[in-house]
Amino acid sequence: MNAPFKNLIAGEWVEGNSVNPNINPSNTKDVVGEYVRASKAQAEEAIAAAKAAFPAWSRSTPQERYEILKKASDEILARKDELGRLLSREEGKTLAEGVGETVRAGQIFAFFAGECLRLAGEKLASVRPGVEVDMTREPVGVVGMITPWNFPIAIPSWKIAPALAYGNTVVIKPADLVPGCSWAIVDILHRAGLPKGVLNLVMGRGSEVGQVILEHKDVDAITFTGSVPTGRKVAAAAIGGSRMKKLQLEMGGKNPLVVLDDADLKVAVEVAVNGAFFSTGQRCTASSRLIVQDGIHDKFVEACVERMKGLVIDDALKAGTHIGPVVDQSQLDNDLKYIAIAKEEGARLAFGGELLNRETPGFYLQPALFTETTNSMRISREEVFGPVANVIRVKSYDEALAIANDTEFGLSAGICTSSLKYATHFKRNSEAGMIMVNLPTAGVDYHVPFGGRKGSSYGPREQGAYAREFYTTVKTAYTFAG
Ligand code: UN1
Repeated sequence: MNAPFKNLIAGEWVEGNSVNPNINPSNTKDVVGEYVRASKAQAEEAIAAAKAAFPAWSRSTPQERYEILKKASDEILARKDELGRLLSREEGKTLAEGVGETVRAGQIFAFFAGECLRLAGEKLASVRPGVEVDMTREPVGVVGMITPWNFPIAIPSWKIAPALAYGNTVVIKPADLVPGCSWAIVDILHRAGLPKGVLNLVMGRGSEVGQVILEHKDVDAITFTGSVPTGRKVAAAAIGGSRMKKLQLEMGGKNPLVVLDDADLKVAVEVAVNGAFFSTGQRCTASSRLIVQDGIHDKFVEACVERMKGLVIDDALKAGTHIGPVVDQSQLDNDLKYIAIAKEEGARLAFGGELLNRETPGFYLQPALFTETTNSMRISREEVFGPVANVIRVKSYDEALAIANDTEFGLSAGICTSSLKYATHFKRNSEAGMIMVNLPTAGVDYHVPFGGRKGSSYGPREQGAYAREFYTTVKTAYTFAG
């Protein structure tokens, strides 16, 4: 298809009402492609198409759904290098990360292809004589999806794949910054044979297209991944008035990584640097609070700084780059704002935090590590969403756990230790949805539940078989069999 890339509504590629140039953050002179923005009226047409397609799709056979999702998986995996490159070009994570995320998307479609065939119900004897009770799962209806820019292919995939597998129809609005990967996924599924209207793509701005999806009476469920402030607005719009939509929100994190005196120093440094700075720190699962025990603190900080000095921050598409640019100017401004705030609050900048010049104009930032910070500083409490982490020194495991839990977030939490006792205690007592022992807080498996507690998440988990909680609704049927 020739540029500009269009929206898919009711099985047709349609023009929008304006064009959005998709800019490469590694080289702002490079336009990845031109993507149309939908009008509000088009968002309404997409919802109507999804509603019209629902009765037939919800009754399609598991085999039909399996074949389409499997075909999509096969194509994504076959095109992993090309799609991974598109991802890295539009979002700025390294090519290895972009290809890795694309493979994950392919694996997600394969997993949910299998789930089409595995959706089971339950049958119980009733407490009344001669009565049987069946519990079955049915699709929810039209699912509206609003996806963020930081995982341009994985997040749309882990929302679209289960939605379709369980028989829902979809209207998706990807992040305006990175429409390319969602466009590619929708194109692949469309060609894989999805009936018209089952999956509709409306690219554009949240304030326009997103708002229509959130408020429309014919959208039955909303799944959103993004920031806490936007998540709160999404909840108000989706539930407010008489709307009461089913809702799933994945929002921010201020994820702790505890490093105890008995940790393997090499492992702890790799886990911390990967979790804090890879993917340019732009992960809701990033380790942003490094809570380090006294006895290992100085060695750990020194080794982290040495490791950071060896990181290559450059064009995401260049071989040898470890960390790509920040996604855009406004995110870069936000990162620099927090670096300034941390300094003002009295934190010590152990390394980094400077803007870097590279061959091409891009948003290059040296990852920043702060020490001598407390858990009450803003740098410890507010999500930066960039390559910025701070070290909090603690005396004991108990103090570390208390600080790890002292946050309004609860997505992911890690501990580096060689002690089974502390690892086990941490798994039991951490107030996060995902716990990592001697592993980075970011970078999760695709076949198990993903999600958090407290301010990080709302509603049922995403991914793995648990995704059915959001994408299906339970029906309890009673039969008097005589
Ligand atoms: C991961 O760490 O592997 O937006 C996934 C995010 C998360 C996904 C993280 N929803 O960063």
